[in-house]
Amino acid sequence: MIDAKILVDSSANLATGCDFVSSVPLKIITDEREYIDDENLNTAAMVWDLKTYTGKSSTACPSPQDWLDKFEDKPYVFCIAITSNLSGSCNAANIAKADYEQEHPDRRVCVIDTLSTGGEMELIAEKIQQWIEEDFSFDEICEKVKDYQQHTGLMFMLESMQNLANNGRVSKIAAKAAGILGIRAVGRASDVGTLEPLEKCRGEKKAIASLADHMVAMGYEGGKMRISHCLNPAAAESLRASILAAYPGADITIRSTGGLCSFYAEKGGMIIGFEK
Ligand code: X90
Repeated sequence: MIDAKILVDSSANLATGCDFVSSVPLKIITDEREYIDDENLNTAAMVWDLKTYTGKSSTACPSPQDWLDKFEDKPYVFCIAITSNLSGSCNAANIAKADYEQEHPDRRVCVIDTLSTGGEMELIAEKIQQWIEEDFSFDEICEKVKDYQQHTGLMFMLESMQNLANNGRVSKIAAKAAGILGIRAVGRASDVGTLEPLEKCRGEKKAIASLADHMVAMGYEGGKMRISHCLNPAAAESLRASILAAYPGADITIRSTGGLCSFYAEKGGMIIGFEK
């Protein structure tokens, strides 16, 4: 078994509750304070703070040094990063890789641009851990990840896209519908790792049905599903129940979004990584 470290940035929502990865924090920044998205962050308190905060807020990706600090002198490191089309996290990981491999020519780092976030990153982390335990080599795992990424997808349901629009991660036009009371924006991560809105649903029930339909249309066949939600356990449970009704054996887990995804998905939002 190779002696490897699996790292994710904190957009994977794995700062807590996952023992085989280490999480590299992003930051959420307002004029008043800075929230570090690590295991000490009270995410719910942050979401409520931000709901009443009227000033500017933004986020910042990890620096190359933030990634390097978690490499822990391991001979092999996997860095699983949020889509490079929305964040500099992947770029920072690539700089960390270059430094580390130059300093230690016998060590190897694999940086994965997931073109996604949340639960899709969680699926990739779980697979890498599985392949390490199954004794695959570092090079084999790097190759296999590329193939696995073709068989995973990400969908989202959002009540508000205000923070995404304010920070230039979606167009103001795309964000508009999600601002209307009762409307849920349903969409997916596009092939190039950007937000692709698919539907505007009136009410959560319709949105959840739409999510399930789209996932099946995209090729979901009862494989793994990794749901994260921002203060909306009911929606997550309801999606799980509807998937289990069609695929009783499906391996579906639910967790809370961490700081970064809570900031962008906002209260009520849900992000779903799935195998297809
Ligand atoms: O570097 C930074 O400051 C982080 C910027 C991240 C921006 C986007 C985060 C999106 C989080 C929203 C729903 C899922 C969208 C998936 C798109 C690939 C969650």
